[in-house]
Amino acid sequence: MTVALITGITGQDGSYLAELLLRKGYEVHGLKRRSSSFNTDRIDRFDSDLWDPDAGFFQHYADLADGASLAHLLCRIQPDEIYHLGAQSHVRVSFDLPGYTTDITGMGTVRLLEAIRVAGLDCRFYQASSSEMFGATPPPQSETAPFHPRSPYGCAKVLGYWATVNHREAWGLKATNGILFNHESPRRGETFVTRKITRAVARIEAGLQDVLYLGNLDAIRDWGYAPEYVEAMWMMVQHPEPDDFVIATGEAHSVREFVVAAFAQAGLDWERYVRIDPSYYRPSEVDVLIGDASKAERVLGWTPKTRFSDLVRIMVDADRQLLDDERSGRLVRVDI
Ligand code: NDP
Ligand code: GDR
Repeated sequence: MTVALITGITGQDGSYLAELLLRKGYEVHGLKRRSSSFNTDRIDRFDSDLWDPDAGFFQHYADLADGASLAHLLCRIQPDEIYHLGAQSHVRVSFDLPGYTTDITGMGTVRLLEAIRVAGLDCRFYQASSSEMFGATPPPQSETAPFHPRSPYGCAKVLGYWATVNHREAWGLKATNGILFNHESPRRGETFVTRKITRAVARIEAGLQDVLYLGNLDAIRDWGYAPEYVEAMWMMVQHPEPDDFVIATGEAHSVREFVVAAFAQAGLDWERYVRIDPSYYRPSEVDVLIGDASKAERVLGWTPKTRFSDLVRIMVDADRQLLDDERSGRLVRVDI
């Protein structure tokens, strides 16, 4: 049985990836951090068959701030594959917490890579790199586009990217960077713009919210569907030659277009509800990200399936359903 460790298992991608690997018959270990409130909602929603003790799913406390906790975990688990998804991942927040973001998102990757070396593991390593590393570089952005990050988060991811490349070159680690463009889903954190919008649409439609405050509506992003992007992570790790890959749809839309499409889904006139709050503006913005994923298609055979309009529909429908479930008390929380 292949043994995988996922950092960031409680996040959007970690939860989808854990499900994917369990379905493939992996033994899956997830690193979760201590929190004073529940932070395992997304993995509590696993299908019931994945709860079977024989399914091989284990959770462990550790933290990217604590190198010793990472080393202990690796020595105990001896993973064949490590998917490093844990990070302070919010770009706007990274301007308020530059030191913390650099420590967790950047140095956390260095700590994990060093823990692999200390533990003497012969494993495959996946680094969750980001299109935010391209920042101000004009589109389309491919693996050869230069980095010009525009936030502390982007800078921290550049550190993680190069630390991963360096461990590959210096120590022969089978390490791969997935440079993923924005990907969304019903499990997207509520403070990222797509989910903030689709959640608001469901609440406005239900009469629970009057106004949606947003920042820059002109930013252009390349939004894909998260379950397909975790499949790409797995495909990258299986590739015999560790390498770096852009994963994107190549389809570009503005935040305004996302707003229009999401409100239209509920038959609402967005201009009645959306207000601009400059506090959501970023000190330096990333204006346009449009990925060129032709290398992933050529080498891995990966292509995106879900297009923009489908993504908006999936997310609005899921938020309507979630609201219904919450209001009727159908959602039960499972403690683990
Ligand atoms: P999320 O923000 O949903 O999840 C981040 C995860 O990291 C959570 O499990 C979080 O735990 C965990 N984490 C945060 N701080 C620590 C810490 N100190 N120690 C251990 N774990 C920690 O991110 P996504 O799932 O959206 O993204 C996954 C990865 O991919 C991230 O690294 C992100 O930066 C990167 N990425 C994401 C893209 C996207 O569009 N989604 C695009 C490109 C890259 P907790 O639940 O307790 O907060
Ligand atoms: P991003 O995602 O910064 O691209 O990072 P986010 O959804 O936060 O912002 C996308 C764009 O929308 C604009 N925007 C707003 N953003 C938020 N969060 N809230 C608002 O109210 C709002 N109004 C407008 C932003 O200015 C921005 O231009 C995500 C994260 O998942 C990163 O971890 C990941 O690396 C990148 O995607 C690729």
